[in-house]
Amino acid sequence: MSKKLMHAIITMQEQEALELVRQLMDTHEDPFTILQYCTQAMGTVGQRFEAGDYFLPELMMAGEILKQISDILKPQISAKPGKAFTKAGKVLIGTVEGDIHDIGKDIVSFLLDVNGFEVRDIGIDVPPAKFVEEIKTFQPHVVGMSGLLTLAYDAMKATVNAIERAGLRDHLKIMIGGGQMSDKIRDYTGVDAYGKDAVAGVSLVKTWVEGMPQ
Ligand code: B12
Repeated sequence: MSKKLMHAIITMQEQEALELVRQLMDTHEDPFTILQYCTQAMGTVGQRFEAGDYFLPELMMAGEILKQISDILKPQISAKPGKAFTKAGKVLIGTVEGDIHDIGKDIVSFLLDVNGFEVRDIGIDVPPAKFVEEIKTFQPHVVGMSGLLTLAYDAMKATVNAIERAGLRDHLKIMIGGGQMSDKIRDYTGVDAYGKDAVAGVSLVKTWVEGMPQ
């Protein structure tokens, strides 16, 4: 059924994809596993776009399907036992300047929220100055930057530099994530960690917040 789901997403069969997700949930498939199938399918959509077989409308359609799938999966994820984390921690998250991809970021925000963290999601295409301004008012323990474009590397680096110039870097941890990110980009941008998916992001925040004064 997972192959069918991936095929339905790749070929933009919206209703079929949503129905298969519901069926997988009826068989008690782990919502994170379903999400992995979807992310894999999105990778294929991206490759087809790159190869010139798909165009912007297909990217948009695939994005729309995935948003609906996340909405179906969210109640399942929040209902999962053993996820609650009691120690309060604040996380500021946004997609960096020049980048408007938000499906992955929204999943990370949601998962942090259901794990008991106070999350402020400042949206997409967020300039460095806006991150700095929000850090001053919200005073998060952790900043999460999302980006799916290669041009996000420099936007992330610029954001870290702006945070440093504002004298705020020592007080927080910064993590990055999103399709093209990696440990190499972690080093390039000067952040503390790269999280390969939403679950990794939550683990990072948990580890950091445990060790921080409240
Ligand atoms: C859907 C999509 C779109 C949709 C986005 C809709 C939306 N609301 O987000 C639309 C149509 C708007 C779009 C636009 C564009 N896109 Co686009 N898009 C995609 C696509 C197919 C899927 C992205 C996605 O949602 N993936 C699924 C989610 C769940 O995965 P994810 O974001 O990686 O998130 C997971 C993890 O990475 C992680 N994570 C994410 N953020 C964070 C943050 C933190 C802190 C942590 C810890 C973890 C974390 O957790 C998530 C869940 O586990 C990708 C292909 C791909 N392989 O990703 C191309 C892709 C990203 N797009 C691409 C391009 C080129 C564009 C456009 C420039 C196209 C154009 N010519 O206009 C524009 C860019 C506009 C802009 N300025 O940003 C390229 C980027 C290439 C590059 N090297 O830069 C890709 C890779 C396609 C390709 N192979 O060519 N796109």
